[in-house]
Amino acid sequence: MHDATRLPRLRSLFGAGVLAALLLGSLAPLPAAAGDFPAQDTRYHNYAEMVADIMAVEAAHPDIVKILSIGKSYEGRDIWMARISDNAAVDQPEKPGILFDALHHAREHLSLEQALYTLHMLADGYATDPVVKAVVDGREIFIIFAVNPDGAEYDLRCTGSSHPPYCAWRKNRQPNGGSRYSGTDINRNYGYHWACCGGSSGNPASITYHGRSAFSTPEAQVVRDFVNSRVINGRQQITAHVTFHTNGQLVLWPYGYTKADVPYDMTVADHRAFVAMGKAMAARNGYRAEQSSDLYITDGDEIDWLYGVHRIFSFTWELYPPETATVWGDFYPPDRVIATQTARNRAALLYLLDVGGCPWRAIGLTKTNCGPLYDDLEINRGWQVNPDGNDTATSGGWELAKPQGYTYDGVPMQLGTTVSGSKDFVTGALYKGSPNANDLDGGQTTIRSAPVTVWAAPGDLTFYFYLAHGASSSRRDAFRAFVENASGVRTQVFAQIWSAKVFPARWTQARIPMTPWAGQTVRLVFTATDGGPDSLLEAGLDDIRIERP
Ligand code: 0X9
Ligand code: ZN
Repeated sequence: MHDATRLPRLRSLFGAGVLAALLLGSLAPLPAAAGDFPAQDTRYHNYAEMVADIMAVEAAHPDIVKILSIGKSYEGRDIWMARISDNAAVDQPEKPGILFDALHHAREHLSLEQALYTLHMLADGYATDPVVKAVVDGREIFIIFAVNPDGAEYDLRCTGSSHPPYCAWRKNRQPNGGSRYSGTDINRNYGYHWACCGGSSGNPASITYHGRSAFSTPEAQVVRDFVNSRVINGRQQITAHVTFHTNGQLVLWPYGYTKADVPYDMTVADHRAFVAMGKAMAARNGYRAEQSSDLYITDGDEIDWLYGVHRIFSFTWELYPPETATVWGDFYPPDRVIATQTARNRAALLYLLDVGGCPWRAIGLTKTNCGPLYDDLEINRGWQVNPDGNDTATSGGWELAKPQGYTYDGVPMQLGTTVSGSKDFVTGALYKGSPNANDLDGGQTTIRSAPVTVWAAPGDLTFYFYLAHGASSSRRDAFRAFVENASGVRTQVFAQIWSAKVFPARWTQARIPMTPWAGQTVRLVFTATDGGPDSLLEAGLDDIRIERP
């Protein structure tokens, strides 16, 4: 029973031993009768009914809805996704991507109904509702309807259950070799701080079993591979996401693995945007907004991975009903509530579809953070070190890392603090015991960005940098910025050259007009050079932007 404490909201449910055994997965597999909802719940969709519904929507709106299988579940069911946009036949990765998914947890059938509602809201409303049309035209919207189809089907054929035909199944249907208990909690199987923090179980009998390794479930792999495939030119296309679960009427933001509000792997700006968006959605659907870990600690859950690895503004919605003591009913609200309890989320969905295109809009940072480039350097968005293969630096070259600060004769040479988050580009991140041990030596180190398309009426290029050096530095030492055009021609747009004295590290913002590259696809190039004689030299770079005009 100790595992039930991982889900405090469910604890009241586990008074009865029989029910606890059911929920812990000890039911032997039953003959696979065609799973269907009982007479009082026929408006819920089982797998076949879901497939029929989404195919019918595609047939009715082929211009804006494309149905795709993105992979298969453990038992071989297709995991279906809708791609919705103004020309759905064609992939449009240049538009912000908004992702929804549902049914990680088998018994949370209302979550699938919310996904189907979202599909219908967009497809059926496109022709008549200008708000719907605007988000469909301006976004590429992805809906993964059932991450765990095997579990959901299994949940409908537990005729031995004390609440037939449901068995309150949660996990997937993957056997656990050596154990009589089946199933992994897919929402503990994602590979970010997996199994780190007591927010999951290593016991296959547990309803929160995290699997034998991160991404050991085919279903989490399918979501992972799809999201990874949306990294295009180094940039994650998907900007915002909601995973539908039940229940509790909550809007939850990351992280689940830690109680810290802004840990090392979240920026202050991102946290502020999460809170603002979370509250804005909750104001629209009457839910409560809070950090995931305020509810309870989880590790390996989907939204921690989506934000931690991909910096997607990712939320969990716990749908109807609110938390109550009668927990059995909480997973199986009667089908008459489906229409109202999914429609109540309309305004919150439309908010996410709109503001989720640039989440920092929620905190008024549209101009700085919503241009064609905003890179806080917390993850690698396609930067190459030594892109030409002719760098001459012998040590202390550019690294995207958490920097170790140090001073020389009391003067800061390398900053241990960044402009945002915990990482920057820095020449040799580690101190290695003495000032000259890991500074830039021997020549030039170069980094080059992924391609970025400058707008026709462009805003400025801005970045924060420093170049610090000791007294023996020479005028051959420098930090430089270049813009490289599509033909590979580089134009120097900024240089900080040596000055004839000790120079301290201090974050300084540079600002460069981008009008010469209006409408062009360019790359940014930054170099730091120790031109000799050997001297103490360090450079840093953070928060690179091409702003809105
Ligand atoms: O435990 C879960 O996976 C989610 N709740 S549910 O009742 N649908 O199982 C919550 C996931 C969000 N993360 C945290 N609350 N830490
Ligand atoms: Zn759930």
